[in-house]
Amino acid sequence: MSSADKNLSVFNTAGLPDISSKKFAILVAEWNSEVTEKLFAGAYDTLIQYGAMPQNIERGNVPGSFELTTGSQWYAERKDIDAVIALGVVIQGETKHNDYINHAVAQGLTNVSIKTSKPVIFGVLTPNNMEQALERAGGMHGNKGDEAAMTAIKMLGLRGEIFKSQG
Ligand code: RBF
Repeated sequence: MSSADKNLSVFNTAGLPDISSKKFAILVAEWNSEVTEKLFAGAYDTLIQYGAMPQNIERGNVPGSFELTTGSQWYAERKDIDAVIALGVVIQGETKHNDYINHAVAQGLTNVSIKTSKPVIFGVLTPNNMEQALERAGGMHGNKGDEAAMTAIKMLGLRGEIFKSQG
């Protein structure tokens, strides 16, 4: 594996929860799929590496990042889904649309998370160009898909701690 393909994402893995019975949804935007597929691979592998069961990871595709909010809402509405990871790439500068899309998705995912009381992870890259995107999807800046999965795991851990006294 060349260094450009290495995952250099670093996280503190102390005290992670048991996620063997947790169910995850990973939503993947089809725009810039050469990058979003790498984000997906990173997120999936990280969940498996830290104890998730393959049969407990469901994948859904949306056309573009803008649709991540609605897709996340549908997954988060499901009782059996514990956390949602939303992955997309919106390249800055190609169009002013990027600002509208980024803000809408960030706000939308926040709303879904609050409304459903479940972790809904913002795994949307907003790079200036494709090169920067690839650097963050398994290149020299790690893989933000891995980090998104780790964030989901940590938020499930926190949720479990906070609600443990309520059984
Ligand atoms: N979706 C992305 O995930 N990444 C993009 O970089 C992106 N750029 C777009 C640029 C324009 C001008 C338009 C109209 C859409 C773009 N989309 C992009 C798609 C968007 O997220 C959504 O799928 C569509 O706007 C349909 O709601």
